[in-house]
Amino acid sequence: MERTWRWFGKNDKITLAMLKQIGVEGIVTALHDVPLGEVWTREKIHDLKTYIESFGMRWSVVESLPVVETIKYGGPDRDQQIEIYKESLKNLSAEGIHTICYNFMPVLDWARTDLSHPNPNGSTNLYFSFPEFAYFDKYILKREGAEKDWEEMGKSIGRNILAEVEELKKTMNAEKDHALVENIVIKTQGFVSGNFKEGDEHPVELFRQLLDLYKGITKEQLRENMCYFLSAIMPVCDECDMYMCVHPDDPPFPVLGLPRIVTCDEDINWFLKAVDNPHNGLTFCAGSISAGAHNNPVELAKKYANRTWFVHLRSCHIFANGDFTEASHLGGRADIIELARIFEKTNPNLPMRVDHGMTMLGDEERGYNAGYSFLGRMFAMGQVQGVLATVDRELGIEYKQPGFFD
Ligand code: DNO
Repeated sequence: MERTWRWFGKNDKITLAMLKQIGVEGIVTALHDVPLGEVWTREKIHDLKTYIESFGMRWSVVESLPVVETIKYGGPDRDQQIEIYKESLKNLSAEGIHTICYNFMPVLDWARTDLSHPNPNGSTNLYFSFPEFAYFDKYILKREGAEKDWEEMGKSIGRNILAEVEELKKTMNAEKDHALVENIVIKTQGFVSGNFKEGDEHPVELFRQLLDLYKGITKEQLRENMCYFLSAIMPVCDECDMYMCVHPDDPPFPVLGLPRIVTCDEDINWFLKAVDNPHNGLTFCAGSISAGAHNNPVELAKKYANRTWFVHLRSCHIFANGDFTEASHLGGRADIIELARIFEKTNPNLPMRVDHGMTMLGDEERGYNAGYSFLGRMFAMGQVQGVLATVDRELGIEYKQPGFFD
């Protein structure tokens, strides 16, 4: 697979020169300065692409070209927004970029309750706690229906989440509430979705307004809206040879009363068949998939490798009570070694990036985006490069480490 890295643009503290030293061949990025819902112009794309190429790398994948909420909930201006999306696709393809990672998660992109949960080895990782998330929902967001949803979720995982929320409540205070809002909304959503910004004064209020847009939107309706969007853009994708790859929902189960539609085998099968065109494909995010106890990542990879156009390698560990955290890239539920075999066999040129590394050895001082440390991700990248080199030898594929004389 092509070794790529998610880079947040020229303001990223991690520079392209640094990435070159650690064997990165392709860059995964976006025009982070273009506001949601505006066209990505050819000039802006060209500028960033030229900058990346000046370091001897290529712009391999766009992550993300955001699908704005109105397209997801089917608002009155969705057709207008779809036209804008098509323009951006045409401009990207004119600059030679043909792979787009996006998601169809309403309001909230990925969700975690703790961004620096201690690992036994002294580093930290991201963590999802059911009672903390439910506490946020019930007592901070004060969402109508929260109690009922968490009662049902509790039953499905054999846990009395609401009782745990009450216990947790006794230990919470204004400062801890604020930290939870930072983790769930501000620090994680800001840099990925554009719905929120650091410094938003009333993030919870804004969050409620966004949730309101989805009142009455069922899973079936959301599926229909995804199908509408994909069907509308496919002619442009065919014309421009543009590969759309949806990112699975993270975590892969419904949260905050919002439907989620890319969570499991049945969902993936549904959206691939609903718009049965090779340009409609999947980002195989092994991390999001492995965060669901109902998913078998290796089986899903075997089944969907031929419609996968981008791979995220990371792995989750699910605790006995259902909470989950990021595992080592060589451990956890994802079985990255076997995934590497499956994807190398299918297409050795598939772009792949490691995702969500540990925060370690001073990363915590550097203000990186949550999950996007340098040393932790570099460590993971080293592990994955070793796996790829080994798998390639088994399969008789030549493995070349860029940046050396041999
Ligand atoms: C999290 C990422 C996601 C992903 C988007 C794609 O770390 O994998 O935020 O970029 O969901 O649209």
